[in-house]
Amino acid sequence: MFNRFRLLGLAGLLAISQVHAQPKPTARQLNWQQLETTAFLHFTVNTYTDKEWGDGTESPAIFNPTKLDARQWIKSLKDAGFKLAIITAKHHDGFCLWPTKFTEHSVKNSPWKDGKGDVVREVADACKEFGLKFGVYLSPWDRHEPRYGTASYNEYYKGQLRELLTNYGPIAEVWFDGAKGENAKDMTYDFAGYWALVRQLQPNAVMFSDAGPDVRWVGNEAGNAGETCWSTINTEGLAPGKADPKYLNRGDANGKQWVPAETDVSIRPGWFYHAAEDSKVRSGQNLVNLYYQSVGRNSLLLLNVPPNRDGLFADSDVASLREFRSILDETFKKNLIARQPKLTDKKLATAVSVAANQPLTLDLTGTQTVDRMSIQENIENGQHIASGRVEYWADGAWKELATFTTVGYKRLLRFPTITTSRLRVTVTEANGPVQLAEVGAYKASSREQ
Ligand code: FUL
Repeated sequence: MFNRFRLLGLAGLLAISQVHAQPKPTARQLNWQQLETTAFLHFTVNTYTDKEWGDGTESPAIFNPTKLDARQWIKSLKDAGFKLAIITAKHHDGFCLWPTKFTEHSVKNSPWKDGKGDVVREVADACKEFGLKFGVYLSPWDRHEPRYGTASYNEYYKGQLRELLTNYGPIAEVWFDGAKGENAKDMTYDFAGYWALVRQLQPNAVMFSDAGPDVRWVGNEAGNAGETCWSTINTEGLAPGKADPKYLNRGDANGKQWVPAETDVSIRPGWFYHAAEDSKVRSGQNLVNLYYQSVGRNSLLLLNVPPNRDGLFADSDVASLREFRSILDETFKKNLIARQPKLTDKKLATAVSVAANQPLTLDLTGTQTVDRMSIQENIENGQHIASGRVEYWADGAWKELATFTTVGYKRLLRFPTITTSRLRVTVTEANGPVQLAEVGAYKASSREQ
C-alpha cells in the first residue's frame, strides 16, 4: 500500500480512497486486446434497399448476392493483418443471414442459392481457413419479429443465440448492440440470460455492449478513443444503450471493473454498402490514423468493411486495406531502441518495474531520426500509468519531446522528427505499481504524412 501512495505523488491526482482491489483482465480479455485490428462485416437487406436501418418489412426476395465469396472478404482482411471478423448475423431489420429455425425471415426464403445458402457458415468457414477468429452480431432490437416487445421475444432471441453459439465452431466475440429507434416498442431484454448463455456455450468469447461485461463501446463511431483511456469503468447503472458516451470514451481511473474500449468505425460513411459512397472510402492513410487513435490509445480497432450487392468487397476497400497494412508494416518494421531483454522482446509479461519520477533512459541503436514512440504496460498486472513524459538528448541536455496520459495495453505517440541517440521515459503519476512491458521508437513511413 505504501508503494501505491508514494506513486501517486504529492499532487495526488487520483483519489486515495480507491483502496479496492484493482481490476485486471481475464484471459479472454487479454487475448482479445492483443488482436489489435479486428473487422466488422455489415451485410443484410439494407445492402439492397440502400438503407442503414431496415424497418423489417423487406422481402427476403431482395437478398441475392449472386457472386458472394466470403473467402474474398476474409482473405483481404487476413492480408491486411486483421485477426477477427464479426458478421451481422441479424441487424435491426430482423433478417437472418443463417437459416434459423425460429423465423421464416431469413436467407432460406431468399433466391440466393435457392434458399440453401448460409452466410454465417461461409464466413465462419473462411475465418477458419485463413486463421481469423470469428464473431457474431445479433441485434436485440428486431423490427420484424412479432414477438418483439413481449417476454417471449427473449426466448426467440436466446434460441437464435444458441444456434449461432453451437453450430459454427469457436466464437471469439458476441456483439450486443444497444441501438433502438425512438418509436420502438418497449422491450425488457433479458441481458443477464443472454450473457449467461454465451458464458455457458462459448466461455472464451468476449461480450461487447455499452456496459460490457467484457468489452465496452468507445462512445463514438468516428474512430476516436479518448486520449486518456482507462480500461476500467464502474458498470453499476449502465446497460446496453444506456451509458454516457463521454464516460465510455475515457474510462475511469477509479473503475472497479475491467472493461476495455473497442473502437468501431466504418471504412465508408455508412455501415452498409451504398454505391453512392464508392468515392468516399477511407484511404489507407486515413485508416492508419484510426489505428493511432484506437490501438494507440489503449483500445482496439473494429473496422467495418461492408460487402456490396454482389457479395464482394469493392476493389477500393480492398486497396485501402492493403495500403493500411503496408504503411503500418513500414513504420513499425524496426524498433530503433537498442535491444533490452525485457523492453524490446515483444512480450507483455516480461516487464520492468518503474517508480514515479524515476526516469528510464533508453539508448537508441546509434544516432537515429525518430517521430513515433510506442509504450506498453504489462496489463496482466492491471493498468496504472496516469501520466508521463518522454525526453530526448540533444546538445548536452534533456529536452521535452512529448507528454502522455494513460498507457495501458499500448500508447502510440506521434511527434515532429528529432535526431538523437537517447530517449528517456518518466512516469509522473500512477495509481499502482507500474510494469513497463515494451518501448519502441520508430521513423514513420513517408506515406503516413
Ligand atoms: C449501431 C447500429 O444502429 C448501426 O446500424 C451499426 O450496426 C453500429 C455498429 O451499431 O448501434
